[in-house]
Amino acid sequence: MMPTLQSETRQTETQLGEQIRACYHQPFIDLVFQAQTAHRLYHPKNEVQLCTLANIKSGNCSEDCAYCPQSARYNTDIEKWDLPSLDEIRQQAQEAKANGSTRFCMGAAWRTPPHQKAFDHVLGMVKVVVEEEMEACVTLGMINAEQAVALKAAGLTAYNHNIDTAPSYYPDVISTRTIEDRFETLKCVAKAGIQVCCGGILGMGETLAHRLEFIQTLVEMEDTPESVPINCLVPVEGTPMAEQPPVDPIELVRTIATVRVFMPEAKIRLSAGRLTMSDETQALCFMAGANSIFTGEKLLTTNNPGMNRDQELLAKLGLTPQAAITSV
Ligand code: SAM
Ligand code: DTB
Ligand code: SF4
Repeated sequence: MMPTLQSETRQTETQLGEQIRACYHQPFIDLVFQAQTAHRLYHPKNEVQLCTLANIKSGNCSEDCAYCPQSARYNTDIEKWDLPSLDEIRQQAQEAKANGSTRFCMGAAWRTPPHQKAFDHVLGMVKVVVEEEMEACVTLGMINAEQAVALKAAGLTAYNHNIDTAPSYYPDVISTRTIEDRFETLKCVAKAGIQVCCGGILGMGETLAHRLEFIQTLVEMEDTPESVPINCLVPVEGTPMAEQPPVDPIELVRTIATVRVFMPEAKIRLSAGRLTMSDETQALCFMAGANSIFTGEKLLTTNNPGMNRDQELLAKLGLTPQAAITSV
């Protein structure tokens, strides 16, 4: 009997799933070697892009993301504030650039931009970052096609919107939106010609099967992400995930390496969780294909290794910061 189109698609999906599983489980050294080999086909070796994060609206978020200290539903000890002035953003961007960052990422604790005035103010911030000759990235929650077009016109390089975990585990982490909502926004972003930055978090109680499904989902995305942030959960007191155990470093490296093999052109951003990682773990992540980090004392609300520690680490490893922006 002729296979139906649907069963063919399912077969291809299973085949890819099997390839990803086999890649992830191969001997560690083979995996890292394969990943670094793939890496060198598309990226300059020994180079890491430095990015700086700015929290442009902190806390009081209506969503219930179980990992997030900024959700209004959990009692966490964080500072809350609303949109800073354009001058303030210019100053932060200049400081970030002086410290070697080529990308300035602005994150807002929103389900979606709440009103036109706030959104217009963010457009102004994007323009400021572009004027400072840095890549501009924002993460504002859900946006529609019209908003994506406006962000593109303001000069935005990339929009960060994570799927965070496997589709089948998503409802265990977030109940106030679906992963399909995420895909809707990502579609608008890509259609407007903005780079898609999409990844997730390891260490939220997901199984290995969930993790492989998460990787496969990224690989199969219609609009392939230009960049993939891999966060390790930073457990924050007051959130439902406060007691999650740390991610096994070898599993982290296997995940990064597998993403590198199947998404050879993407920038892989080793994002949250570096503060508690050893130099050796980070070195292995770079060997496995990670080629970007967030620098500075703070991520959005949690701590991050400061510039001095990162400079020391990069020097020890002979890694150089990416010198200039690759796209504006
Ligand atoms: N509100 C917007 C949204 O959810 O898309 C943008 C900001 S949100 C804080 C951006 C990303 O930060 C989340 O998708 C998640 O991957 C990451 N994140 C938040 N809290 C985290 C934590 N405790 N540990 C690791 N990553 C975290
Ligand atoms: C991403 O994937 N990681 C960054 C960025 N995108 C916006 C944010 C990490 C936040 C970590 C928790 C915090 O500091 O609040
Ligand atoms: Fe809000 Fe984003 Fe945090 Fe979810 S991850 S609670 S949407 S700030």
